[in-house]
Amino acid sequence: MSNPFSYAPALESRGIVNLQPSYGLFINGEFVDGAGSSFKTINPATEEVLAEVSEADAADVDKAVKAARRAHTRVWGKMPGRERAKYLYRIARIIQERGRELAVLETLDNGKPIKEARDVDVPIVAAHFFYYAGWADKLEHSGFGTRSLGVAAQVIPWNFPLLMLAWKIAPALAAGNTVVLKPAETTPLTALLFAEICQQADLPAGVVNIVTGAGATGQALIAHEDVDKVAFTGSTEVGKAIARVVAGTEKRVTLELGGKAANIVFDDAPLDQAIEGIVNGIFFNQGHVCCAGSRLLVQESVADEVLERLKSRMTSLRVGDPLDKNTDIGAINSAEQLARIRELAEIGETETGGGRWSPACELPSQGFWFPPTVFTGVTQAHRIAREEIFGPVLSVLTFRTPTEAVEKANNTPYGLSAGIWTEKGSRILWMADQLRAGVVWANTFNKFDPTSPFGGYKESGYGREGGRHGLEGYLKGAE
Ligand code: TAP
Repeated sequence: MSNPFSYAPALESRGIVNLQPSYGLFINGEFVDGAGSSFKTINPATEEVLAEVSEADAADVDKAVKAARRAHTRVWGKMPGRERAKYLYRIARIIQERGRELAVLETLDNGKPIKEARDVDVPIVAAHFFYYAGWADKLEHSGFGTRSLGVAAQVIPWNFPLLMLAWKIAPALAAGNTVVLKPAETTPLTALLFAEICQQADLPAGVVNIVTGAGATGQALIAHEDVDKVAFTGSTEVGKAIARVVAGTEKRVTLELGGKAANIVFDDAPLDQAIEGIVNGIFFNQGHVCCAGSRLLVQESVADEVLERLKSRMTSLRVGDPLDKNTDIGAINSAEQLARIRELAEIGETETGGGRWSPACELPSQGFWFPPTVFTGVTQAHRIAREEIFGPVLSVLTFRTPTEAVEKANNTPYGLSAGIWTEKGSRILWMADQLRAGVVWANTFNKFDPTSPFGGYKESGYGREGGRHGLEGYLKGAE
């Protein structure tokens, strides 16, 4: 990366992305200036400013909710499912057609490696719209009924900006709801490009509204009295605050919150695959993944071998320029998140008495970076084993028996996901039953599919997104 600051202009000149100096809010089918102030969104790999974005205040949020209400009452809520499906299919196809542009913009704004944005995020986003398009005219066979709730307020985080948008918007629209969505402050650009795609698809005005801004914008949105449904993905702390705000109202709520997943490796596991699964589990998307396999539980008899192989594999991970197709680990999304990861890693170093290890790698001088890191000598009481780090940091613990593995895996306030690596099918079934995790992967990790429900137990939230279950949260009488 000779000149890290030359990204955006170079990409623009090649016609890959069309960055505007400033962006307004998307309300009632149009881009409009917000009444409030604006904020800058930056490229975390270079710290270069990508664009100035409007910050929606309560009055803007009110306009967006009113537009969504009108669109629901007059058009979308009355439209036959087969007609809604046509729009969703059209959106899905445009996402595919503009996939390269979406992937590059996501990488610029988020810092994730382009190979992930291109091969994982964008294809799954398109798949979600295709999948829910298929449901729109078949709701009567879902067993949930066909009556939409009305206006959905949707607030999403920065780790998968476009994918979280798809998880929220596709089922809501398929079920006949209209939406007002707030993307995270550090990653608003692909949501605004999605708004442009809605225009291109001739989606009726007001069906999708995007209000950009910080936490206060999200707060105004979820507290708005004319919202029927709140769908939130983000931290457990903010999720709890949201649950308090909507308590005692008629709003329906789904919360997708944090995680501290156990990735459990037994001594009969196919180790080559398991090592890849461990690496993917914690280093995919820089570990900015709610279901990341951030606790490796490895059976004592193979612990030394697994650790040795893991370290060897980690030395070949390429950290750096997210737009380089060979990059495995991109930039940390923000200075704030980097500070949080650094703080917990320092705590871990003290807790484990120096059990921290990273491969030698040169990090770029500009931007926000953290090397892939593994901690040994971790106990269950350590903060690095209990708290979500949301970065490329793995805590390694050991176990002797399957029962001990289950106890340790479940010893967390979270319950979003888990992974099991073993040759024994019976053990997989037994473990899946014992683990208090919404998703359990067997001999794989971080696999996502629009047909599969996703969601948590305990402090990981409630409600499911994806699959047939993902529609429940958007239909009357379905919960
Ligand atoms: P949060 O700080 O909770 O932010 C999530 C979203 O909520 C952002 O759009 C944020 O705006 C907004 N927000 C902040 N305060 C708010 C309030 N009081 N009322 C309404 N909205 C508010 O989380 P994050 O740091 O962006 O994301 C990381 C967390 O998300 C992790 O804990 C991770 O596990 C979780 N996560 C969970 C899942 C699932 S599916 N379970 C998926 C991805 C991420 P600003 O960004 O502008 O502050």
